[in-house]
Amino acid sequence: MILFIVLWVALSPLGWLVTDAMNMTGAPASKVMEEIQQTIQVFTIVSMPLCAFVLAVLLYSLFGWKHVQGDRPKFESPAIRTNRVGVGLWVGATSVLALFLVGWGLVELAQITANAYGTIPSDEQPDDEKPLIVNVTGQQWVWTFEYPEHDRVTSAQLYLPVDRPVYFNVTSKDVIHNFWAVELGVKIDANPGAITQTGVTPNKIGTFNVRCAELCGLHHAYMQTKIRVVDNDDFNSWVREMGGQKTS
Ligand SMILES: [Cu+2]
Repeated sequence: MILFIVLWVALSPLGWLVTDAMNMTGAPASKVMEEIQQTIQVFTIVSMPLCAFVLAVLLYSLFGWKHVQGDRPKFESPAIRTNRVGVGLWVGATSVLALFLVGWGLVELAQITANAYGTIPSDEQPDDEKPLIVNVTGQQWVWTFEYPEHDRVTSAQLYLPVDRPVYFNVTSKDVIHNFWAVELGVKIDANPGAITQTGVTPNKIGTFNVRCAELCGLHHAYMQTKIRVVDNDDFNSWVREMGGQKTS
């Protein structure tokens, strides 16, 4: 029990530090990613007592029971499976933790869905609040981004205006890829012959990463590009530079 409590106290800040260090990559760049990071942190912290308990039993078994006399350990205590209090605590505590995580997961899933798609369907939104549409196409081994509302400008880099909702229509020209906008917390399959949809609102100006997250052939590891989240004026001048008209 002492070993368990020591490990729990020692591991919890360590787990928090490790998950917190993920912020150093530039994330979160959207509310969705903030929720995802918070969820990773909560799951890590909540699993720490179990991790500490398993480690404590492991270490105790390794070092506390190493002396054997004949075919029996030198210090033998009663079997835990007949200990009602022990079994009750174990089953009770792990059930409470697991149920908490199920609850947390469901609430977060709803939250992330609302942040990705908005709370109002896109065709019912007022014109000045309509999301920017970007058609994303994966093929071995590049990404192409098309802006249908801006004279179908196409780009190999994903330019996005900050604080404006974006909808992605994602597809593939050949095999299954996966469109992963890392710091934005977007990850969705790109399937040939089908369109998958998701959305996000980038809330941080900067340069972020797109990667392919589905093994898709020889150069899968190099199927990546940059996301440039810029302010609205910079976005409009980029669109004009690319030959598209300013529509918003
Ligand atoms: Cu790919």
